[in-house]
Amino acid sequence: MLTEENFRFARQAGATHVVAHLVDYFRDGAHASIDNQPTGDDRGWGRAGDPDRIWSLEELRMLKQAVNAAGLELAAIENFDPAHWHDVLLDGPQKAKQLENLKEIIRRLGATGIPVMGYNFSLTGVCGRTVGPYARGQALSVGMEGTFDKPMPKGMVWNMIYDPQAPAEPQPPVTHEELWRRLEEFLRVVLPVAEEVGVRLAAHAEDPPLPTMRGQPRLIYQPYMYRRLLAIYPGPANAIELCVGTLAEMTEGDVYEAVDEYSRRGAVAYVHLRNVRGKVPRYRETFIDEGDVDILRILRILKRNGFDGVIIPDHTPQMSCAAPWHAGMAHALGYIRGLLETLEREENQCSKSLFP
Ligand SMILES: [Mn+2]
Repeated sequence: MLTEENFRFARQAGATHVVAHLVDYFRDGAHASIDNQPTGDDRGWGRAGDPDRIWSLEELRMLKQAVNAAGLELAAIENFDPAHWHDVLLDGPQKAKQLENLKEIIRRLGATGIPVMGYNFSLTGVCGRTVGPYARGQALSVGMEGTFDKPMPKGMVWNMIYDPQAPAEPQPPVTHEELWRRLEEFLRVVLPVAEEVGVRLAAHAEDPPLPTMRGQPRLIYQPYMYRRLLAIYPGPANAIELCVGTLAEMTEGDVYEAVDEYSRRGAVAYVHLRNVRGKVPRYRETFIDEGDVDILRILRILKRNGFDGVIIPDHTPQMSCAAPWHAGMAHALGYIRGLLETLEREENQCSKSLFP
């Protein structure tokens, strides 16, 4: 989808920045469609990429040039390919080599001038969701109808297959503390490099935010758990990819308090702004202007706390037309722009009445 036409589409919808995904979630998958969020089945989305080929400086530069040519800035790359870090997540034999991969990717982002690398430190990844006419007007969307406990098979991580030859048996479970230990090792190795080259690493929470899925622990599934991640390595390079929808799906805490706390600390690298109805294990993604979250209130909190990073729609329901993905995105972008303009006008009126 990283095409000139789509960059122009984004600019036309009012976007100023792009967050690019370089992982092909649908590779060799049974559910390939650019108009769908990947959901997959118990075999995941698709196959991970080429383990021996990390993103080159050349392709990052070409991407940035193409984004800039459309009048946009490249704000971040989102998600590592499971092929490049499966043994970092699983603590496998190629961990040391793959940590070098990740350091090199971050150096290349720094050399290209891409300021943020979004990642999701998750064993089972975004799994267990269903698709249905869940949003307004029966728009197709994703949600969860209950827990998903079918054990994760070997050869799979992050809901993608990295080893198709792996024996058909479950990956043995580990504890939550072991998963935190792996995160800590990853951060301690990679963050000094990120700091050196001026790149922020931004952590997405578990989506869906449940304590376990497929027999494996999940890392950040309540808002307060981000505190522990930030405490591992203080500094601006250790940051959050703050997903409002995922925070709203969590069973504890309060989405507004969480946005306030982490944006006030300056820990938010960028924001996923979407709406949702319900909480795990039963929730549905909605259009941005329906659902449980007061989006204007979220934007007011971010503005009050001086957040100056990028806000993206994350994903949206599909609209019934020839371009379901584009229509959904255009709607969300237009709505966000409208709210931002409302906030700007309020501020101007406020300063006018204070200083007539
Ligand atoms: Mn998200």
